[in-house]
Amino acid sequence: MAGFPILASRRLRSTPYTERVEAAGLTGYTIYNHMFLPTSFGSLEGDYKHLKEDVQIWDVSVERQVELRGPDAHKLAIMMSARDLTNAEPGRCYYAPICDGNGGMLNDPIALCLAPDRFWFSIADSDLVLWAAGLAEGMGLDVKVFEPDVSPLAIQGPKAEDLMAKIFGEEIRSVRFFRFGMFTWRDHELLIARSGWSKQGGFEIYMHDSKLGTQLWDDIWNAGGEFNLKPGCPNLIERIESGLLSYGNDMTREDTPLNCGLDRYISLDTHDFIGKSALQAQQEAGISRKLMGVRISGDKIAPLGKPVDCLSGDTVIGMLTSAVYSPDFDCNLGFAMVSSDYFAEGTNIQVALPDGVRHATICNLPFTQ
Ligand code: THG
Repeated sequence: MAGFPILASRRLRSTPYTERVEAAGLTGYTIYNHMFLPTSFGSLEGDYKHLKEDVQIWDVSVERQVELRGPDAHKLAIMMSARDLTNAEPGRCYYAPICDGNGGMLNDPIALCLAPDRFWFSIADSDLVLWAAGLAEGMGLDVKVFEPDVSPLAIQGPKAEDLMAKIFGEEIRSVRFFRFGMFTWRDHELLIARSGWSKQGGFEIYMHDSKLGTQLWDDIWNAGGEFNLKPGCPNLIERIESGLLSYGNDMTREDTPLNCGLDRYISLDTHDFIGKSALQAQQEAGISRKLMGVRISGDKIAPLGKPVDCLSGDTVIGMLTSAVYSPDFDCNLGFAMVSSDYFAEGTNIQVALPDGVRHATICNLPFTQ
């Protein structure tokens, strides 16, 4: 596919950081939640190596917030989430798969409990706000559902904590994983969580006023020199190595959290939620397909533009949903949704890549070196 430019418009939104991101050496975008998401600043492998050694600033404004606010906000959050949010506490984040009535995944956001009557779902790429607003309407709930002006900026990498401490103070070091706190910056209160779509450690700043974007970027940028700060973005290689799934790529509404191996983030025997009985039935019957890891033989493969068939001989037994060459594993790694005869680690299959069929071996997730 040729790299044609994409024009911004009201539908394809730029972000509060777009000007800075482009000036900093951006080389590729994708669209996510109708908004620009950087995909590279030079090379995938260069970005990857730097992310694992130093620290990067990521424009992840596309992680839009769906805010539920009002007396029934908690009730709606619980009904929407396969993760049990009954005892959600202010200051905590929860990875929370959201299902339709058949258990099909609609999104896999991080839920943030801001207050007992105020929740954010920090969403992946689907219009969850419409589902939430529809449910609120249909259930007759007293809750406002909207997308606030919040544009997350992520600081990721092993030197993230030192950089953040320099800007926001030493207290930032005491924020634990998947917790957040409020930090003062230039007379503004910023919500900052220890989270992010990499396993290199880091923070996400939920910047709450588009007008502040440039100043926030500049302050971080100017503090970053001594840590070798560079612009970055969610990195395909790092996220596959780390077993982080991409909604819309590795899973869709066709798949349930059980198909995706997200069992530990849902509870089927506590709260009532949409999709519960379908998931219980699936659990009872056993799943017919599951997302597994694969190691693919041969030369470096090019990132996939779309899923690729997985074969056993002449039979299609699943699909490869993401794959990339990992320098640190020194092999090609991928995720594949395969049928139940192929769940066992070490099972041999083939993948029908555009440049030919290759041998691949199933493994459990997360990948181990
Ligand atoms: N940060 C924020 N919003 C997001 C993402 C994010 N929205 C879109 C997308 N990413 C949502 N999906 C995920 C998937 C995995 C994780 C976070 C968001 C994640 N998982 C950890 C893991 O798998 O080890 C830990 C989960 C846990 O222990 O609860 O971090 O990145 N704001």
